[in-house]
Amino acid sequence: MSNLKIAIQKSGRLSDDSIKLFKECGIKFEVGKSKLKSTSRNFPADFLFLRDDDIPGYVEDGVADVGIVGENVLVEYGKDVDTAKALGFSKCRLSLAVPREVDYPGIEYFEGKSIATSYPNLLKKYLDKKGVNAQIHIISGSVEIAPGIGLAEGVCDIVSTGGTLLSNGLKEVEEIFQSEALMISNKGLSDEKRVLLESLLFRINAVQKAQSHKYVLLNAPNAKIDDIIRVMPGMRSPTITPLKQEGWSSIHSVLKESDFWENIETMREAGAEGILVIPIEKMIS
Ligand code: PRT
Ligand code: ZN
Repeated sequence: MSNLKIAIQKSGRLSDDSIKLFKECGIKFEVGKSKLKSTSRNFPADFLFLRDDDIPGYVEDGVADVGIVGENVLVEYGKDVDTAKALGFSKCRLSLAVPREVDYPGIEYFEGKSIATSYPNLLKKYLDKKGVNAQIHIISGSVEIAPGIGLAEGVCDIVSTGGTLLSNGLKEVEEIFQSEALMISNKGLSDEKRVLLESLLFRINAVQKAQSHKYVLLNAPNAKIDDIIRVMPGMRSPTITPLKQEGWSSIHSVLKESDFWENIETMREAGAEGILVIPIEKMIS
């Protein structure tokens, strides 16, 4: 049986979270500074450590079967691959920015102006959609310094906190694309490889689901159980066990973290006590 070849970024903003994801899925492999390839000890996978820009092309060509890459890079390079899953990390946006002192009127500001970027395709598509003609200067790094050195009047760059723009005297004026890390896969995977990808996605789903849920335990007077379980339905239904103290029960259930605080208030108002909230490591429903 041949191993699933998985391309991940060698070092950079995607690598730590990519490695963490596979570790949380129980897939063990060595990571070393000088390593270009590593075979997992307990899952039929070979990991290839690459520059993020090369990952979409390698997955398209089948050098790798799957890969993790930013949506910004995938769309910029326009490679023909499948998106297997959005992974929710390395979130960022691609934005247009101008010097802070510019009194920005709207996108028409860029008509006839020059813009420095490492994302010419995404930028061109956006400007065309808006009917704006601008000169695009392609530069591969430190885009944010372009206006300061007179190379361009604006920039189109990746922003996450906004700190880089701020410290270079720039302000964000248009958000043109939102991105997160994606798992991509080759379009012509063999049946055998597809089975491996499915089993990998099954594990990733279990990890992601666990991260978005909490296990909640609490004590409640028996008369209030119905009020409380209305807001904590659980996976199938909550578990209710009697306490030694007459008239009280312990309720156990699983809650989505996003609903959590609102529901905790309702439970407290209904008489819940001793509420414990516990992280879940894996969740398979
Ligand atoms: O060496 P290699 O080619 O593999 O890596 P790289 O240097 O090209 O990419 P890397 O590691 O910087 O980013 C990999 C991916 O992470 C990107 O393609 C995005 O999908 C995602 N990502 C998330 C980011 C950022 N956040 C980010 N903040 N990529 C880049 N930045 C840079 C941005 O270019 C700017 O210089 O960080 C600066 C802005 O950050 P803030 O926080 O100051 O706004
Ligand atoms: Zn890169």
